[in-house]
Amino acid sequence: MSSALYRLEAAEGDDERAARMAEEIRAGLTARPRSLPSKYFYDDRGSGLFEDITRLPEYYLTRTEERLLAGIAGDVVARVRPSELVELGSGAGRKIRLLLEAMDHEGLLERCVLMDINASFLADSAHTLAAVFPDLGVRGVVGDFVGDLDLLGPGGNRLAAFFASTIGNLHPDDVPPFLARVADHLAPGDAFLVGVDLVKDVARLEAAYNDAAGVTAEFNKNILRVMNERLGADFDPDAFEHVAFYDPLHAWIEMRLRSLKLQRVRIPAARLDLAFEAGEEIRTEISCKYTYESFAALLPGTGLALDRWYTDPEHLFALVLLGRTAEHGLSR
Ligand code: AVJ
Repeated sequence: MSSALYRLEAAEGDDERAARMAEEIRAGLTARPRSLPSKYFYDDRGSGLFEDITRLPEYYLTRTEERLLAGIAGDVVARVRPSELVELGSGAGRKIRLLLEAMDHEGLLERCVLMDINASFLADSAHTLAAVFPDLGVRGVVGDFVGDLDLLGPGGNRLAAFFASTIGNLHPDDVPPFLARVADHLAPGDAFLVGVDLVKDVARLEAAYNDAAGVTAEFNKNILRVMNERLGADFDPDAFEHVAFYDPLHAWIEMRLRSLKLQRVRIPAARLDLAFEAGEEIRTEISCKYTYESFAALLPGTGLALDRWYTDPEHLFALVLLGRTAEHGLSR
């Protein structure tokens, strides 16, 4: 290891984490329709597969967001003038560099906090950032952006960022309370920059989740391997097929795994012995698509107000700059 300095913390101990996971999996797989929480895609293999997805020709999201961010990072930093950058769900952490460079350029840069569910990707990102920005205080927090925000502590001169349209994985009903909890960790004048995938032509949306090379199918099935490794389950990933389609009523892409045959699956750590009919499905992800209007409608009462809506020339993707208002959010 080099001399780069960063600090890593975890929201929970291993036992606690395992118990919580078993409970969540049990609840999801015994409910109808069956579901699995999409955060469990991201073990090392799944995080790597997602990285591969970001480079697919059909997956316009990442490259559109990165190009857009490159064009607006300076404007965002000039408006907010933050000394601390917080990134939720940081993954491999390339976009954050554009904001840190803009902060550095203005002489504002002091601290950065990365929060991600995958400890090894987080350690890599924290290490790289600490090496690139030697004077930067880097904190890595292994945690879940829904449940573990309290680890961030109080705001003040803080810009929080949530890229990649990961907010789309939340059910729209859960977005206002989530935004209010983020607002609780910001001081008036602080801001939250959110990447949002936009409603568009259905063929384009569906192609992004049904790539020709089959990487998304592998990514989807990987959640079953995660169940096998972490809960001792005996899923046969090849006995399920990848399904992804746009639901226009909810304005979301839904991913499912469909059982190819009648089969039995045991998940010892979750005390489950399941029977799947041929054709029976497990929902593994929703990925909500927004318009300016549908996103703006989620904001009232959250303590966050829309300052800026940045979008690319084709209106594929938006970066939304939300400002912390003086009003108190609805989170409690
Ligand atoms: C990183 C969660 C935003 O929903 O587009 C990619 C994950 N799923 N292909 C998305 C994903 C299928 C991605 N997010």
